[in-house]
Amino acid sequence: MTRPTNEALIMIDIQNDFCTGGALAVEGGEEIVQRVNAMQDDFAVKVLTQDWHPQEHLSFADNHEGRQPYELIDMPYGAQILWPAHCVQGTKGAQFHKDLKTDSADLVVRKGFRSHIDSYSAFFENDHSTPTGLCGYLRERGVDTVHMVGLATDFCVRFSAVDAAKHGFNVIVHLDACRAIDLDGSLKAALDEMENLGIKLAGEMVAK
Ligand code: VGL
Ligand code: ZN
Repeated sequence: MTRPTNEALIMIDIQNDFCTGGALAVEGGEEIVQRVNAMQDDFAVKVLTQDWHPQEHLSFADNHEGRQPYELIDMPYGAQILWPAHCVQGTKGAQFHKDLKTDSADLVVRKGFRSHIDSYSAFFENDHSTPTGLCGYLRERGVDTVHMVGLATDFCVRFSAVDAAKHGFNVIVHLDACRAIDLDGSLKAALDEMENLGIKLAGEMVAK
């Protein structure tokens, strides 16, 4: 362990459905696993997040008559991208990648388990007000700095990093241990927003 105990490693959604062959595959998603495993040795505080949707989740295009994946719809909390069904609770796709070290994690945060609201961020659901509890957990453990890795750079990593920064954490996103979906310029938007909020972008981004 080389990092002080006020620093946490947050490993976002490194699950089968976001890796090659998965329902919402992020190109090269599995390539980050060895890097993330190596980083774990440095940290005293390690948190995994797990996208964890019921089959009837309203972020799934299948649950909206006549709608296709990647279309936008209006939800009470704002615009929502419709996704292919993914990370359904209890399925293989929702499991962590088989090579990801999970035994040494302190906490697994599940998110997106309410059928009427999506949750990209590890801290708040997409209404930006329903908390997951992670903020309080980290504060009680004396964490003030979070290092983020995982999938996808431009969705769950981005929203998690932004919420962490807005709640006063120092945030470092390790781009070499992230991969992006990149839908309609979402990767550039994510990088711009994170930089504007003072989030540190570390590591070389692997271009798609
Ligand atoms: C994610 C889209 C839908 C992610 C999760 O982990 O980035 N993206 N659900
Ligand atoms: Zn999801």
